[in-house]
Amino acid sequence: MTNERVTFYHAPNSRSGGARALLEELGVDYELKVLNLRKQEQRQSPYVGVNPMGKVPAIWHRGQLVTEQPAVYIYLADLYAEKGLAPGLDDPLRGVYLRWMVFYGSCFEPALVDRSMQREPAAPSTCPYGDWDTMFSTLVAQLERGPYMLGERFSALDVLWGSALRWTTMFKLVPELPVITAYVERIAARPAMQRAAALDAELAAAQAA
Ligand SMILES: N[C@@H](CCC(=O)N[C@@H](CS)C(=O)NCC(=O)O)C(=O)O
Repeated sequence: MTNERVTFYHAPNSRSGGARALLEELGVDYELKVLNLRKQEQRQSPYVGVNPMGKVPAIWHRGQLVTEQPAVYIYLADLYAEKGLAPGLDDPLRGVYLRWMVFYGSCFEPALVDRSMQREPAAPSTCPYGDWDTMFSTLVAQLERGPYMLGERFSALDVLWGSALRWTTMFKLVPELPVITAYVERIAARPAMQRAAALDAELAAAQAA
């Protein structure tokens, strides 16, 4: 537990929605800094001075910047370890947990972008995620263990994957297999996820006005 408040840079209807849901799951009293992506605020000062990549989510804590979803999730779940959303260093599930956090950024996201652009990926032997079918069937096999990514244990992983699979199925980028839609619904039904979604809807409406 920390006494120093986390500053959270966020934009509604974006990948940072999942990070917000994690903050809600953890019950964190965070300072919210909202960006309007339509107005390109992410590419302007002062935000590019915070994150030169111009992407959200980002958090600022104890004088340091944390970006990239898996890093943000790992950092927050460890910071509030007493909430039990991350297996500890000596827990046998720690490695599995890290594997699926990193799989998200290093395999799923690049595969998704190639797929959405309908472009030919590199040859499987040189492509960081191999090929879509292998990446996807590996993910589905993990989801089939259910009900959560770590089996019986709910963790920060489920906030990440539940949020990501929600928007990627919604945009028809990921096939709506029954195991995926059931998982997405299971995670979305959690009170903290619903709270984050409602807060985001308010923000999006305010930005659209
Ligand atoms: N590698 C980053 C990617 C985050 C990302 O793509 N964020 C999008 C939101 S959906 C963004 O900030 N887009 C703003 C822009 O580039 O215009 C991460 O995993 O956190």
